[in-house]
Amino acid sequence: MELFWTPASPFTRKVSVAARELGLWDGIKIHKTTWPHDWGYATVPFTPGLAENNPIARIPTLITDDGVPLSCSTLACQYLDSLSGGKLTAPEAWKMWSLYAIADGLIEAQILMRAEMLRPAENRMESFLQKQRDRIDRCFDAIEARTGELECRAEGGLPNLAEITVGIACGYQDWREWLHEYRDGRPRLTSWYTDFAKRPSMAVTEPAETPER
Ligand SMILES: N[C@@H](CCC(=O)N[C@@H](CS)C(=O)NCC(=O)O)C(=O)O
Repeated sequence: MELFWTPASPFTRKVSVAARELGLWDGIKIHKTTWPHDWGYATVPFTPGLAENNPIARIPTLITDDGVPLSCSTLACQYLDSLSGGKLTAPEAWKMWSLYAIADGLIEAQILMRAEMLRPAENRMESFLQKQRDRIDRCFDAIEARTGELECRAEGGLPNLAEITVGIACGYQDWREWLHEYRDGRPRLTSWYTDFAKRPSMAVTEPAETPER
């Protein structure tokens, strides 16, 4: 398998954490992906092989051992899980997928904000940024109300894909200094994430800036 990857991307971190939890990480060849920071609002030169395999030209892009390019983190995680007999995503686990979709939508709002923040300051649209902050807050509120579904802790059995994705959303919110504090009024999520972040798969995939090319 091959993976177009950077340590900054929360969608890509989903694949990294899933692969590590499933013991598949060492079997993946990593293509370190870099781009100029105007990627947020312009077509930029891509890392060789990325656009050729994935016309959307986004990361993560996972290429299976059969050479099939999977151009979305959800698909990539489902593929990895299929190699392991479905440990992260039980069949018809609609409650898990429902929580997953909220956490995934939260990450999408974070990345929309990232692209907007890459624009020159005078071109940023504050109402657009506020719309994403409001969405992020609604999603964190919904997750706080459903913390009973977050069972996986620092040690013990494998997390499901919703737990991985909620953990990554919290980690990205902490990492980008222009994203707001989400802990106030969300004590159960705060407590769960403090513990979940200690899992080795989370600790070794802490986000770091993509070098600018
Ligand atoms: N829905 C996609 C989203 C992937 C995505 O937005 N990736 C970002 C990095 S976190 C990216 O590659 N952005 C580059 C661009 O939009 O040009 C997934 O789940 O993989």
